[in-house]
Amino acid sequence: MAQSSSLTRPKFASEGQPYTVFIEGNIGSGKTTFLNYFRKFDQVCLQAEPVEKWRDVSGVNLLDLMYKEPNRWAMPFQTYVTLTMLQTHTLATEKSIKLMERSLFSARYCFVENMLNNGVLHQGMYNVMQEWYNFIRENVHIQADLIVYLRTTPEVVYERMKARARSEEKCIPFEYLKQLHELHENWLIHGHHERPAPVFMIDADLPLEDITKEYERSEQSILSKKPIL
Ligand code: D5M
Repeated sequence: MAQSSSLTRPKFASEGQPYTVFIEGNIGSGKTTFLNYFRKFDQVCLQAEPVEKWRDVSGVNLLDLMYKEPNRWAMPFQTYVTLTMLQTHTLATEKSIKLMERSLFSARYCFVENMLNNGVLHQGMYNVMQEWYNFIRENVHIQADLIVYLRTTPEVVYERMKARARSEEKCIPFEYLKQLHELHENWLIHGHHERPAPVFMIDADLPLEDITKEYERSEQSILSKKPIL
């Protein structure tokens, strides 16, 4: 039987995505609170980070395994993050604005980079992840219009992380948050890696009462789709 003569590679169907904003920041920077603030707007689709999927992969808590035995579980964890983030990036919505908690970009430029630096990911594993990211970048349309960077200091997020006491995160030392902070800064402030959209910065060290004013400022930027940076 004759084979199809067409060798063109199909693009994944995710065109037609709305104006898309990534909410980026360290662990404990207030991403969930920020997303919740936008719940009141009808035109906004909120996409939380798929943490609950990571905690229950058909009964297996991959997030917990990744923290407890990083050398063994970092790689499977990152491949699952890639899949679930891709699902979120390409999810269709009728709404005109999509707010996403984190993105494939922060997984790549902050977490995976950190795991290589710490020796948790072997160079070979890291290289495989890079091939995945490059393939996705070249073949999948990832809508990116704005990045909201909830900028914090490691000292503040360390206290918040301890206060929220997520069981998997009990073993996270201050040093880990410091490293992640530096990697966010390198990516979003110093431009060491590709920034797929303009960056809108918020001082997320502010206590909840004061940060509402900052949210209002970003609300105007996001809803008008014309950020004043
Ligand atoms: O992040 C939820 C939890 O998931 C937190 O412990 C950090 C972890 N996380 C998120 N993305 C990654 C990647 N790509 N690698 C390793 N760990 C990750 P939160 O900041 O609370 O929303």
